[in-house]
Amino acid sequence: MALGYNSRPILPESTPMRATARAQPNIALIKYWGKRDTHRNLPAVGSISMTLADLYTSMQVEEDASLDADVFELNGRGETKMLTRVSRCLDRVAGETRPKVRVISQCNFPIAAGLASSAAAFAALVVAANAALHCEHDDAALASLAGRASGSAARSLLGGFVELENRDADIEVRSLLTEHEWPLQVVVAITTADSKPVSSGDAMEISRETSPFYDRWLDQQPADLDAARDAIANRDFARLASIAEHNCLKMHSVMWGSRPPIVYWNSATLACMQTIRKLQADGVAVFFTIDAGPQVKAVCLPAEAARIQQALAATPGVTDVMLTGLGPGAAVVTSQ
Ligand code: 2P0
Repeated sequence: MALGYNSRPILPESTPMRATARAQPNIALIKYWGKRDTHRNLPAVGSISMTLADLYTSMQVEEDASLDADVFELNGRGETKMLTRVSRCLDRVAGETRPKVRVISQCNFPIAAGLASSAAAFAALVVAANAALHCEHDDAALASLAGRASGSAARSLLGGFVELENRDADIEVRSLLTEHEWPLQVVVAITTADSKPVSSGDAMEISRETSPFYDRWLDQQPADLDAARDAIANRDFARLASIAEHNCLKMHSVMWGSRPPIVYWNSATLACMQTIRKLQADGVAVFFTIDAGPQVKAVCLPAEAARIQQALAATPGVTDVMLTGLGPGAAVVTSQ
């Protein structure tokens, strides 16, 4: 696992403890939807994802003895909505008697809009806090701590293709292929920058309690995981495309069948799916996946990326498109 920094530097006692980590969001090919333990935030199913390269969140964690409470700043502005979640995550990493810290975050893509901003944020946060506060958690513990804050965050600790295994007592993440072993690309079509109307965590609970399809979803997940794992091991794009689209539409069917219904899509989401269907009919190797939001991610072979980017940019309702390859896991970028 490429988490990098874990050792304790030799510093004068007055030197502030500070570290910055960077993490990329991941997009799920086989989705996590549903929790079996809300207290420990343990997922009800395993999942498989790809970590992206060019979307990122950086987190600087700095001890500040003058503070009475933690401070969290996001893209240059004080942010109170996420502060409790950030502080709880820090308590789990460094203990409740830890010093108060100033956390400064930069994110280069829309937040809470179905682009896994919380995955990148909490992966970067646990890695930065571990280094800044000299906690010396190993990689498995960091994955578990990230997952406690946000289930999908555990997957952003690793790069490339990542499986999150749902064990009896905890979660475990492992690399299936690195970003270099199968360098797929992803075109992200943004259909709105608005925040999602209901958080993933709340929506998962609504699905568990009310969707008639929820139990079937849980039953079928192991077979979908097997198929995707096998497709990735063999770099079989057509097989991965088929199982990933199926798993995505099944997850959204669970949501649509919930009461109240959970519909994250808008008309541009559907228009993007039609654009991708047309490209597929023309023989282009591409498939879509959609998470808890209205954005569409088109996964493709590198040779097809420019054509797909152009087609999605011309799709009605698309406000922006971003092209990214696959990237590495969370890592410390500076520390002292
Ligand atoms: C995933 N999603 O596998 C699925 C697909 C959204 C749809 O994981 O409640 O922010 O913080 O554990 O990780 C988004 O949910 O949820 C998510 P919590 P998280 O990527």
